[in-house]
This record gives sequence, C-alpha cells and structure tokens, in this order.
Amino acid sequence: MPTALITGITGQDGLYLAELLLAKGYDVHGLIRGQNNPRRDLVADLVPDVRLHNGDLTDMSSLIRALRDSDPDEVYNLGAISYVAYSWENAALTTDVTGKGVLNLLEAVRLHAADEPGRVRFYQASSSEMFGKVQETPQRETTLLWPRSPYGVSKVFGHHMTINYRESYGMHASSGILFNHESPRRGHEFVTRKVTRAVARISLGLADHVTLGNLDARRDWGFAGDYVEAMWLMLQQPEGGDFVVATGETHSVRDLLDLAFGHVGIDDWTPHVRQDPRYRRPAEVDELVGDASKAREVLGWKPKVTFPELVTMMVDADLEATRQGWT
Ligand code: NAP
Ligand code: G4F
Repeated sequence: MPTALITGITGQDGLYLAELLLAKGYDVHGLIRGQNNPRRDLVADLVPDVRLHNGDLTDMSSLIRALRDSDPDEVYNLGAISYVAYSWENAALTTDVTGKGVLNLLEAVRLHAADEPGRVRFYQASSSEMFGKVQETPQRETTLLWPRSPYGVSKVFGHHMTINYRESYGMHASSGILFNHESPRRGHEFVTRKVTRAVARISLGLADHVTLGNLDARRDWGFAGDYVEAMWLMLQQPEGGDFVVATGETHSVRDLLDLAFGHVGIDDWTPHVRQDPRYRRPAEVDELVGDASKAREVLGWKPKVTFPELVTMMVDADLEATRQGWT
C-alpha cells in the first residue's frame, strides 16, 4: 500500500486529494498546524482514515518528524497562505509560509530520503497567479512569470526551488501550475464561494446584497475534484515535471454573477450587487486562461466539470447548507 503525506490537509484541495488517495488504497497522512485547529473535526468527519501529524511549514523540525513518522512514498505540498488579497497585509508571513515553507519541506524530504534521491516523490502546488501581468495568452509551462502580489512572488520562489531540487539532487519533484479551482468546499473569502453563498442567502430572503470588488476580472475556473487527479497523475510519471492544469476557458466575475443568480431565477442581479474599492487589489491580475495541452498529452488529464456545472453545484450546495443552518 503506497503512503502519502499531505500538507494543507484541512484545505479545499487537501480534503479532495485525501479522498482520492484513500479510494486508491493509499495510507494517507496529513500535516495539521495549531494547538486546537478548528478544522480538525472536519478532517476527522470527512476523511477519518487520514492520520494527522502536528506540524507547520515554517517549523523545519516538525516537517522532519512528520516525514519520519509517516515515511511516505509521495509528499503533496498543498499548505500555504492562499488568499491573494491577504498576502499584501501579511507579506512577510506569506513569504515565510507560501515561499520559504516549500524550501523547508523540499530540504526535509531530501534529508529524509538521502539514501535514495527520488524515492520520495514531491508535488508542489504552484499557481497561475505566478503569471500575473500575463506575457502570453493562453499561459503555458514556458510563459514568462510576472507575479503581481506577495502571494504570487512567494509561489514563484517555491516553483523555482522545486525545479532546482529536481535538477540539483535528482529528486522526483513536480510542480502543478494550477489555475483557479473551486467547489462547495472553497473558502468563503474567495469570489466564487462569496457569490454562491450570497446568492443562496438572497434567494432564501436572508440577505439582499453582496459587496464585491472588480467585476471585470477574468479567471479560468475549474472544479477542484478534477484538479487533484492531475496532482496524483504527475507523481505517477517516470520523472518529475511542470504541468499547467486549466480548462482553457476564461470567464469574468460578471459571468459568474449571471450564472449564480440565474440559477435561482434572478435574471437582473444589479440591485443585489454593490461594489466597494476595499475589495480591489493594489495590483490586479486582469485575465488568466491556461493551455493544458501538456497535461492532456502526457498525463491524459482533462477537466470533467464545466463552468456552468461548477457554479450550479456550488449554488445548490449553499442553498442546502443555508436551509439546514450549516453555514
Ligand atoms: P486552502 O483551502 O486555503 O488551504 C490552505 C491549507 O494550507 C490549509 O490546510 C491551511 O491550514 C494550510 N496552511 C496554512 N498555513 C500553514 C502553515 N504555516 N503550515 C502548514 N499548513 C498551513 O487552499 P486550497 O485552495 O486547498 O489550495 C491548496 C494549495 O494550492 C495552496 O498551496 C494554494 O496556494 C494552491 N493553489 C490553489 C489554487 C486554487 O484555485 N484553489 C490554485 C493554484 C494553487 P489551516 O487550516 O491550519 O489554515
Ligand atoms: O477568488 P479570488 O480571491 O481568487 P484569486 O485571487 O484568483 O486566487 C485564487 O486562485 C489562484 C490561482 O490563480 C490561487 F493560486 C490562489 O491561492 C487562490 O486560490 O479572486 C478572483 C478574482 C480577482 O481578480 C479579484 O479581484 O475576483 C476578483 N474579485 C472581485 N470581487 C474578488 C472580489 N475576489 C474576492 N476574493 N472577493 C471579492 O469581493
């Protein structure tokens, strides 16, 4: 039975990946931080077979202990401060966790498997935010990186460090350059979930508006459940590599509003949406759209859930959660 260690186990992707690996028969371990993490119970409810290890990406000794105690074949580094807007307010912390945390884990894995480089396969959660002020459309593995936020800069550091460990030490290290992916488990701070939760509340008469920032931003949005499969496929290849994972379609926040409100029968959402400069960013990433040809050709991966299906799934889940009082 292969063994995997996942950092970021309490997050959206950590939970989907744990479910996928458990279904494939893996022994799954997760790194969890904090003395009383409020999401510990969620992990225990959704993926009770995952064994948790206390640790933090900023604490190298905790990573070494987690590796020693789990002795994994595969390590998935999903842990990060992942909210772009927050990264301006906490740039140094974001750099420590989202950037230097990658180096800490790579080094811990290298030391753990010093007898046989490549024994432990490593996945780094890189991001389309690295493309930032895009230099080419659609974006692919070779597109010049031009990050626009402390989060994006930190991800670029982690991305290049992953490549550097592959080239320097012969590690089986892969970097998934994932475009935005969402689900009913998405954090409430991200725009898709903020909208779908608000739409559910407005449709049930519990709220009358949602306040947003830039409605013209465009993203390549896919379903998180599809994207974790690409992570796993990368680690099944004979060698590590870098892969863009995307749908190849781009939509604006306005398109998201059209679909989400339309699903509950509200065709004109303008009375329900306010805009506030407080939700605008010091430097915006205007438009992202990925070219996932390499993932399609090498990994045999393609997304299954379309953008309208994704929005419908999220609105339906938020309607149910709101009716049941879970949210
Ligand atoms: P998420 O829901 O925000 O989860 C982030 C995870 O990181 C949480 O489990 C969090 O744990 C953990 N974490 C935060 N600080 C940590 C620290 N100091 N040490 C260890 N763990 C820490 O993010 P996600 O959407 O699942 O994304 C997973 C990864 O993919 C992230 O690295 C993200 O940057 C990257 N990514 C995401 C997308 C996307 O669209 N979702 C796209 C590209 C790349 P707590 O519960 O303790 O806070
Ligand atoms: O949902 P968002 O906060 O996601 P963002 O910034 O694209 O980052 C997400 O995807 C990245 C992959 O490209 C990940 F690496 C990262 O960890 C994260 O998962 O914002 C999407 C767009 C932005 O242009 C933002 O300005 O929506 C715009 N937006 C407009 N109003 C808003 C809002 N975003 C948020 N969060 N809240 C708003 O009220």
